[in-house]
Amino acid sequence: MRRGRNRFASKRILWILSIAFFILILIFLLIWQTELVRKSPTTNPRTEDAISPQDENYLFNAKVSVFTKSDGKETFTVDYQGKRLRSNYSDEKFFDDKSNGNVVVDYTIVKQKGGVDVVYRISNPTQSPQRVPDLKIDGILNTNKQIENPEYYQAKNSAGFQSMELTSGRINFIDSYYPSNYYSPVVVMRDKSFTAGSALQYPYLDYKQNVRTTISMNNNTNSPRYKTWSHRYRDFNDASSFQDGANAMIQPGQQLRYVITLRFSEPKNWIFTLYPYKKYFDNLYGKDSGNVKNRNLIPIRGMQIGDGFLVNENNPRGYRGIHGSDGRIDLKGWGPLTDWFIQDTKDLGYKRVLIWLPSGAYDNESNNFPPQFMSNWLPNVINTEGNLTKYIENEIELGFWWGNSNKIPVPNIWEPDTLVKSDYENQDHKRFLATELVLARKRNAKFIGLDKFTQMPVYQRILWLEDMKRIIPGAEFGHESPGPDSIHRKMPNIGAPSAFGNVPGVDLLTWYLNPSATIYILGDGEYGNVDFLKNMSKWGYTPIPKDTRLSVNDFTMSLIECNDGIDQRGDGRVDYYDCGCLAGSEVETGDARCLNN
Ligand SMILES: [Ca+2]
Ligand SMILES: [Ca+2]
Repeated sequence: MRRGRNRFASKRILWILSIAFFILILIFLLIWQTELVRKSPTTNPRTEDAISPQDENYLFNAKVSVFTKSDGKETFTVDYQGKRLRSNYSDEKFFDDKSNGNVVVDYTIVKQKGGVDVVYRISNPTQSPQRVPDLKIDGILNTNKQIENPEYYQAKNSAGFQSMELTSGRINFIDSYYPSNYYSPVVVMRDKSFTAGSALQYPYLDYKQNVRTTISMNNNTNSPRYKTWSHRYRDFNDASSFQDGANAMIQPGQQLRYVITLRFSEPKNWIFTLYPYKKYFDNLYGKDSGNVKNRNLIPIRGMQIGDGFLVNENNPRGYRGIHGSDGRIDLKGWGPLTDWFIQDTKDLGYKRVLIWLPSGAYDNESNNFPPQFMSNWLPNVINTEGNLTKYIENEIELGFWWGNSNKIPVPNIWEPDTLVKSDYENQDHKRFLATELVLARKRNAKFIGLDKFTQMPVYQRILWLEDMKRIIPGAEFGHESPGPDSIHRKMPNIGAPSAFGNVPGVDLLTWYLNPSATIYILGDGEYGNVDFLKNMSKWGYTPIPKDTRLSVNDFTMSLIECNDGIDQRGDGRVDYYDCGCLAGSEVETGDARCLNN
């Protein structure tokens, strides 16, 4: 009996001891796991904590000296491995006043890894509005010799490096307005030995200012800065009037803050000179947590069914004779064209289509394409619109191209006298645009290509896009020509190489700022060939072959290793953080030699 009780007690002690041991092991595992995660080299470099040291490590570990000159003004020099990258000069300036000295410009230079920040505080102590000064950094010592391959980065349409033809005597490059007509307010120049990359930080949606982004070579033979480079952010203007608007003004008592960030790196590491801008951009507009795989990479088949030059009294809307005369929907209605197009599209391997000029073209060529893409359909066309439900029945996504999508016909009739730029504040304009969208929703449109969407100020485009998403929920929109970084965070861009120039490779700036944002590429004219479209696919663009019968049955849509959001070698460096990619390879190599720490 006693022995039995003892046995029972020792059994209980054993049981308690095992539980305690088990809990101890759990605690140990938990601590060990946490330590492991903290030290793990495979931590995603895109997480907030990991990004700053990682991105900065791609910059030169340069000697940056900030000092005060005898006139009391701050300046700086940058040297790397015995080479001077930025020098101070007696005639250098960090701004150009445009107010006859009425505004007060205060700037400080803050030393950073691989360069500096120039922080401006601009105030207006007078009783009247004054012009905003130009901001700039002079004395950057990229090459002035053609033989050393000077290049600047073009952040619009044909994104990529452009050779600078210095022998032609040209001294200003880029010279484009952000955000009305340029992707980001950045200047990147590189040569055989280094990259100098700068960016302007300012809260566009608060200031509502456009800024002209320029890189210039000093061509004054009497200047000590002769043949050195300046990164300039200038001619600030009022963003309400597109890019040729009135001068931007600073109001009495107002204070404006701008920062130019300048960083230096090896030529191939150029994207990371824009690291401070990325950080600022993410703070301003929200962080993109996705990657290139989140883009809509499924190709679209484009078909234009009308043409202005075909308009005559027998063909008042200029419909094309596609598939025999099935394209004449004014005569035959949507039925025959739709049946043929759906079958042909399926045979060629597409799941998405995009139709240009559903309502036909104007006789007045200068007003084409008509903004009335959904309204003003001819009787045979409107009476047979029921055929459009066949797309959804065949699991094909239907899209329409909205011609002159930021313009309003005046008067509001077919064949108007003129088209005017739409204004988000104008209720009549909004009513016209919304009416078109409601019709598109009724016809099950899932994609709308916004032709010439650039005719509205960027801050209005952002508001109008939110309205459009409410009017036609679930539909996708595309911005043509490509919109700026801030809009691209919210909607896809559409590039047209045949109109704006070739696309030579991955759009690295987009990959860096907006990795999950889709970029459509129109493949028409000389770009309507399989090799081009396959390249587009593997570089993370979504092809829209237009007016061709190209099959996409053998498109794998697999991305190059350097652009797929996957860390192939598990070394903690994803895609262009993996150094072989920066050097021009399409596969991750894990080679750490691009780091300068
Ligand atoms: Ca890797
Ligand atoms: Ca990869």
